[in-house]
Amino acid sequence: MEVLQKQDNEIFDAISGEVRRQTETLELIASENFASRAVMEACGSVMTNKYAEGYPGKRYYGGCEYVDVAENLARERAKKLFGCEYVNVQPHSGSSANMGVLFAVLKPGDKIMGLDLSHGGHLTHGSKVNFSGQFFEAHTYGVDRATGCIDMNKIEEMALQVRPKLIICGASAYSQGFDFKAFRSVADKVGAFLMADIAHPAGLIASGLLNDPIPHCHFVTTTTHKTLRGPRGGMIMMGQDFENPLGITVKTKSGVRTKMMSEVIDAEIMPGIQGGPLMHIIAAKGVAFGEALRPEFHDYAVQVRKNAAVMADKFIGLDYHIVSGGTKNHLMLIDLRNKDVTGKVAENLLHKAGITVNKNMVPFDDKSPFVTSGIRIGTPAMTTRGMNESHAETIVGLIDRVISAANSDRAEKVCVQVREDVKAMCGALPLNDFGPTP
Ligand code: DSN
Repeated sequence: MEVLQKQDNEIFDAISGEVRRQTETLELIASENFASRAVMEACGSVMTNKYAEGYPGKRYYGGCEYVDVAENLARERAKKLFGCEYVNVQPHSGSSANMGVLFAVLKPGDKIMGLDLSHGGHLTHGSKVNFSGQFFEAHTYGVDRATGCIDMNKIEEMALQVRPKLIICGASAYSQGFDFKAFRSVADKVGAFLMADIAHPAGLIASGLLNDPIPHCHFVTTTTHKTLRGPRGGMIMMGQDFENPLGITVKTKSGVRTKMMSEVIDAEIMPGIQGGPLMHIIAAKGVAFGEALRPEFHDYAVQVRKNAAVMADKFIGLDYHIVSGGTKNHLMLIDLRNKDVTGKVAENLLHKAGITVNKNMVPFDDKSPFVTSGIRIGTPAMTTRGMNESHAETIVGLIDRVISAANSDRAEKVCVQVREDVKAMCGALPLNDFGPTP
């Protein structure tokens, strides 16, 4: 980045600091990953200069012949990767993807059901501080107090009572799989649309390691940067397109016809909620989907899961309480109440030790979102770095050293010691040009 360094030293310094941070510390935030050099080159390409409102072949701007190629490649690769008939790769983020679907199929005040934020759901699944809870009448469901798992009988009971127009399944901090078929059966009973938000486990789903939402859900949304290891962005998919049942029509030369749902969603993303698509990011999505179609990505996804399973088992062996009793995906939520440590304290001390996690509410938490009783840990980034089950065990040992010392006067000293171990561990597995070597 010689040009940047010469022209803008302040931003260059900030980026250099971030490079150092990512290189020398252990990244365990469940929603983060290291995109490949190829993905980052596409992100940093001249496609950032191009306006391309509209869709390939139907743009509001001239000069779109090359960005059309990139968007078509991204779309075709995503369809192959997830086995879906329709995809829109333009949402700037997972939140935009969810907003696109909600605004496309609902009217203000319509009822929705989604997993509560404090039980592992996402802001856009009906939180009162988000558009999803402000424009719509949101009813949130939780996990079972005893098992920490979603209980489909309770979901059905609630759906029959609420009679929502849309049910959202998917989570940001839930370590079990989703029974999409059972959710669809509930949605059909009450005449609701079903949307799965697979932002977190998308890479595992694409690799066939978790239940597939595509055959069961009307809409599937995702981000592209978590387990999918692409650039930061969002996407909407439909297993099969269908005539929209909302009465939305379009005039044709011969009269009027009902719009297909794909047309409704496309129109909601642009011009409904977005203007110009980020063509450099769409190109990078195409690169990432190409990578995810390779056999090495499947091996990666298998290892992500193995590392998480080993970590959860080891934590349980050290008397940590994993919400829902374990993990079937890439993350785990640890309830630290029996250790007498808050999520905030744990996050801060681990940060000092060179281990990055996030504090996280646990179900039925009595602490605020700024304090919390838990931390969330994920394995996508450490696995991209080349870490395996043996590293996973070592990492749990390091985290336990920090948490066990949290309430003692040795805390700071332990953090310094663990930081040295983390540095050595990361130094032994340098990031190759940031991200996986193809
Ligand atoms: N903020 C993301 C996460 O960390 O899970 C979800 O979008």
